[in-house]
Amino acid sequence: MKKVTKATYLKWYEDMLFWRKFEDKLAQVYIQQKVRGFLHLYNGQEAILAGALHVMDREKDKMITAYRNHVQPIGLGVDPKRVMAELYGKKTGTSSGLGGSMHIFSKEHNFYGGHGIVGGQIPLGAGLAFADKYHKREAVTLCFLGDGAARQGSLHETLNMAVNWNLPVVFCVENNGYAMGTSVARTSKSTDIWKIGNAYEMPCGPVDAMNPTKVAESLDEAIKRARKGDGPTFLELKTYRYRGHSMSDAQKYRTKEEVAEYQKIDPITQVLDIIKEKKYASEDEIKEINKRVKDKVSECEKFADESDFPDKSIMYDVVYEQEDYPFLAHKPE
Ligand SMILES: Cc1ncc(C[n+]2csc(CCOP(=O)(O)OP(=O)(O)O)c2C)c(N)n1
Ligand SMILES: [Mg+2]
Repeated sequence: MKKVTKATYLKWYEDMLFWRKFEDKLAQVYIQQKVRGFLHLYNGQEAILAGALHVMDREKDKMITAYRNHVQPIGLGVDPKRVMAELYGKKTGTSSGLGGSMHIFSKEHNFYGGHGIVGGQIPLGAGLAFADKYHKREAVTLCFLGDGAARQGSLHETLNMAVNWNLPVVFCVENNGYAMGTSVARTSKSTDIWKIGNAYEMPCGPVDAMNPTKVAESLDEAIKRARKGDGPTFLELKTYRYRGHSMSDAQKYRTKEEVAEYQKIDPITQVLDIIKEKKYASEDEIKEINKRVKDKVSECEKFADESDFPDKSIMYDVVYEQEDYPFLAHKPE
């Protein structure tokens, strides 16, 4: 695996802090009703993305996930200003404001969404891997899904095909403990989700996903296996989400003490502790990073605030036209 160095730790700290603060800002502007509808935040789960980006081949490997999808495209290089504008429904957004929070997408950056149907991205992820194998592109797809999605039927059909056809895909279950308000223990006899892989004779295992190095190590092994032509891997990335499922969530299904326990092993704090312990940055340098992050978030907010909403006529550019469809009678000039 590519070495985890001082530069890696500093990058991880700045990236993860930016993703966290970017989403904290989203929560704030949501209350101001600048962002509407659903808003599922990734706070707590950042080590997964940091670890994955360290080992994937950014030129060709692909990522697909569910609706908790604001920071992955940013990590892959999409302009965060455009991601924030998309959430505002502005025309400068990644999908001209028509996709919204759950549907960030950027093919140029190998980010394939952004899917609101729980488990919907699982067969699509295998499909991406199938296309790469068919075209001999030696690319690997990282297919992320939640613990709740792991209980969908689509998972079982997909795992069977993926292993049978030796597809270059890594199934990464982000087990954050809950599917909306339902804990894993309430829906599963076995809470070791990774063991599902055994039923398909697929390499599988659990990962401490509050630690980006641990994530990188396990994904590196899985990606190498897939790239060699040895097929898929099924990983359970053990993580935690600090915020509610979406924005209106009274969180009666868990205690404040439970959240606090996980905050003790927060991925950003873990990385910052190493930076301090190994003297990778002085207090002043850390303050500089923090300021850079704050300014970057403000720039995103300003950009989204100042962008225009799309013109209503845009809706006719993004649907299939059918000549006898009565709605078209009202098509504006
Ligand atoms: C097919 C389908 N069923 C139900 C829902 C409603 N729903 C939205 S999110 C969610 C929970 C999914 O939890 P999990 O897979 O653990 O992902 P997390 O939200 O924890 O990231 C449910 C049931 C949906 N969007 N799609
Ligand atoms: Mg979950």
